[in-house]
Amino acid sequence: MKLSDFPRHQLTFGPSPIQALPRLTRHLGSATVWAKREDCNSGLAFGGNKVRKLEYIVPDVLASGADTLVSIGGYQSNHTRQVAAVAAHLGLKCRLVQEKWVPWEDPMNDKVGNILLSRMMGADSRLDPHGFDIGIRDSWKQALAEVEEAGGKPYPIPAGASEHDLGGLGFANWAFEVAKQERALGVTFDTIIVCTVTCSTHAGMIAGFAALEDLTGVRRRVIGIDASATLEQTRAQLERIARHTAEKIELGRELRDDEFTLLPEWAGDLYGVPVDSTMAAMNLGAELEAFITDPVYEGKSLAGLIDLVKSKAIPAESQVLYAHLGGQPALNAYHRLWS
Ligand code: 1AC
Repeated sequence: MKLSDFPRHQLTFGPSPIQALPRLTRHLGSATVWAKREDCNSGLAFGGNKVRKLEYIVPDVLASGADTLVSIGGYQSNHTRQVAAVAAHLGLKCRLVQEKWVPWEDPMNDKVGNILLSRMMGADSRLDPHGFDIGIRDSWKQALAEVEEAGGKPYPIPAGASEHDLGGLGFANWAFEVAKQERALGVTFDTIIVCTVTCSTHAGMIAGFAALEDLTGVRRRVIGIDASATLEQTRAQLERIARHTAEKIELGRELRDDEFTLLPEWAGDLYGVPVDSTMAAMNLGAELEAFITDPVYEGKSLAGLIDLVKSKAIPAESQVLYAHLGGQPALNAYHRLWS
């Protein structure tokens, strides 16, 4: 099926805004930096990248007759917050498994930010002691079984919606949205920077930009900045989801090796734990542009962008589009970094 033929249930306001970042650009003194703002893409609980993926999943949820969305993430998962939001919006129940993905020993970590919002929206959000893993989890399978045993009809949405059959479509479509916005702005973005963890955001972009390249001849670099700190597992998941998405949208060719870029340098040792470069990037974005990022995702990808632009690994004449995926609600759990 062509991408435009997949059913889509609108949850976003429309195209997310693209913003120039002139003070950051001047400070870095090289390529021109822009941001596309998934953190303000929807009125549903602050939006975010998962809302965009869920637009392609909701038609299947509704067709299934399910009454409960069942999903999983860390305590401060943005994804589970967005699933809770979509469940509330659709009038469905929501059961969330919140694993202890991050060894961040703050008494507020399981109470504020994303998890607070999910609970506020009526989700049954339960803590689980298991650690970080982007794969399919037993705790999640158990939650699905429990909903069923209680007489409910669960709809499974894996971490980040990434291993879902339709999980890559939202960001394949993002590529076409960018192309339309480029025409209006009179700019061509040759480099895209995106944070990569469960992978369907990055994978969807790879498939979408590949389809766009085949139509227009414009070749771009999509640079994934790893924030999982489990590089090999993440790379394998990225390639699998990108190839699956490319096949789903009938790309009609194999993805090339040069269409995959996943850089490990800014992840630190652990998912969810910021390092010096994360802190420096978050503070720089905030001080220069009131551009608010988080210590788990965007702080790390922004650190990657800053170093790649400064070092001219991204050429000075480039127009760089940074994908802001919307991780800010977790900031509350990291308050002591600034106290
Ligand atoms: C890891 C999927 C992920 C989240 O917010 O839970 N980005």
